[in-house]
Amino acid sequence: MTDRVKILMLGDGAVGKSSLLNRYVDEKFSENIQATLGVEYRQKILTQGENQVIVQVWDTAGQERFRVITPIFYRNAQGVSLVYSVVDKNSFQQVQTWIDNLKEQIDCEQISIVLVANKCDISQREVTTLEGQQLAQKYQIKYFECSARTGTQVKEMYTELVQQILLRRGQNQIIQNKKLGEIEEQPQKCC
Ligand SMILES: Nc1nc2c(ncn2[C@@H]2O[C@H](COP(=O)(O)OP(=O)(O)OP(=O)(O)O)[C@@H](O)[C@H]2O)c(=O)[nH]1
Ligand SMILES: [Mg+2]
Repeated sequence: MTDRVKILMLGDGAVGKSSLLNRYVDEKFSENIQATLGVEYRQKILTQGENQVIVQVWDTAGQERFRVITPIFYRNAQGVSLVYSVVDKNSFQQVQTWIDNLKEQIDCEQISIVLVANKCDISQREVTTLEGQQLAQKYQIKYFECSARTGTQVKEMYTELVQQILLRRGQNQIIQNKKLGEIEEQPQKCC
């Protein structure tokens, strides 16, 4: 049985959305990553026995001038990773705006969202753990402190989204975190 999930990366420019996705798919980090122009997507295939889940993650430009958020970006999305940087207070303050924008496009009751505090490897923070946790509590969503650089909590964050999405569909029996293997990756570009 093959299942598909579609996850969106949202958040301000340079918070590390593409780096988190690259860490998840390639298990690598690059200092010299370019700002995303428009929309890209990558996918990772999780397996358990004969079952597989194709996790398709769509990544978009955080910088407004490169942003191309078209209906195709949101169509059939089931999960959102909403990212800010712990060293960029403004990106944290913009989380509400991202949620408001999302609500204009999608019924948020029908999708799973996680809040991601990225760059937690950096000690001089502008946003505390408590502030992040409180914001997540306000929206009643899960909170992850991640680092694309070190890999901290990256896989866990995506796995949580996949699990929540499959649980919504009542198919949780096919995906048990510890038993999942990863067999394939396919970088792709769209538009
Ligand atoms: N220290 C640290 N730097 C990071 C981390 N994640 C990303 N970066 C750096 O932050 C910068 C921006 O990362 P990107 O992944 O391009 O950010 P983005 O959110 O995709 O940016 P846009 O595509 O412009 O929206 C790059 O220089 C990365 O190397 C992290 O976890 N820790
Ligand atoms: Mg990017």
